[in-house]
Amino acid sequence: MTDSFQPKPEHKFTFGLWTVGSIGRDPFGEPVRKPLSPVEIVHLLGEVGAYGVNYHDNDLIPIDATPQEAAKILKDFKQALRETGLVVPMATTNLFGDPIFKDGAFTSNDARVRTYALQKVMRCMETGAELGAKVFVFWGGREGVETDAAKNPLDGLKRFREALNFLCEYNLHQGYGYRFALEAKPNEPRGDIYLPTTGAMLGFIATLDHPEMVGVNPEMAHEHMAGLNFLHAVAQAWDAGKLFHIDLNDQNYVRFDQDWRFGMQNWKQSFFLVKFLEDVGYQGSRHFDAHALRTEDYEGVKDFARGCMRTYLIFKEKARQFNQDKEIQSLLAEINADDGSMDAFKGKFTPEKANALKEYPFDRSAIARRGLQYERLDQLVTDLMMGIR
Ligand code: GLT
Ligand code: MN
Ligand code: MN
Repeated sequence: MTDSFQPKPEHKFTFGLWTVGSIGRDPFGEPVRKPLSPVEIVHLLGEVGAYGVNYHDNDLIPIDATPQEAAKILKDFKQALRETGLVVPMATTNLFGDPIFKDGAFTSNDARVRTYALQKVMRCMETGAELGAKVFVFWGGREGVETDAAKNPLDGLKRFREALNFLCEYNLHQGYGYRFALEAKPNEPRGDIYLPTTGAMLGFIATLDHPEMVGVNPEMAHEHMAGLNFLHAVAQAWDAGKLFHIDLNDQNYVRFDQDWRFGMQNWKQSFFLVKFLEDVGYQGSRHFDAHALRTEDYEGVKDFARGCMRTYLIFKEKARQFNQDKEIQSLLAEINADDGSMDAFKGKFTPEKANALKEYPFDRSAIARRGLQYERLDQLVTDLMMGIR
């Protein structure tokens, strides 16, 4: 398809090695695709027009690789990046796959596990810096419990905080210049994961020694698993200056982690999200943290990756149309009209304002009688999205 919805580097579309590289294993079934090497994945991403590739330490270098094997893998990976022009904007550590992390990494009850997790992250930070990554994601998939008998949540928070404080200092000491992005998820693989939502992460960041270094990586599917409005979580992160990265994908509400193609299910939420990112001028990666359906071969994986980017660009175009649509805009202007009658009460508190406001005679029923026309407005959005306008 050659039309205006082709990905370009300036769109900053990225995928993880683990996304298009997913072999389709699930809790009930064996892999359906043969594994690709990191080099093959980079070439696949180059072919579909992605801008960047992100990775976990062990997506790239197996946990038991010798230093010689690691050096060879890294050399080949860099060569593939040069050949395709792809960049590596983000790196992250796998702190969930190996059996050592069965009871958590930073929050494990075993001090040896917690300390090993720090070592693993520091090593990953070194490789990430070498590859040019500037964002470092922390997804604590195993940081939680099935039974609260096992762990006091206060200990969980304390240990998580200590680990991040240590790693922030390490980041400064090494001069890596990473921005850390914390990714929340309510559950799966743990029964309950600590700090389950983006809002919880934002509250936690304020308690760290270097809050300025730490932001969030909200994932659409994770907030939807919790039944929340993703746009609102992203807006709060943006408002706090903490939207360092974003994981785009899709899924049905309140289900297990489905990680579907962006825009596959929830068009309206996806549309308003893209509109928000474009309107505010978000400059970070648009990372698609999803994988192709288990029904697909690698041609289907390319369809999946192209689809994520294409749908984003379609919504971006629709957002432009929304902003230029005379009827929608005049309706919005009408809805937000302000006759200036409240101006005397606006702005900072003064005792005079407060006293005058206490006495002001509001006509409650007249104000409440006004219809707000949201039905018409929302239908206009539906018409626009469906291509009728
Ligand atoms: C894992 C998880 C994702 C995280 C990745 C980063 S790993 O696939 O489901 O949401 O973003 O660790
Ligand atoms: Mn996910
Ligand atoms: Mn994610």
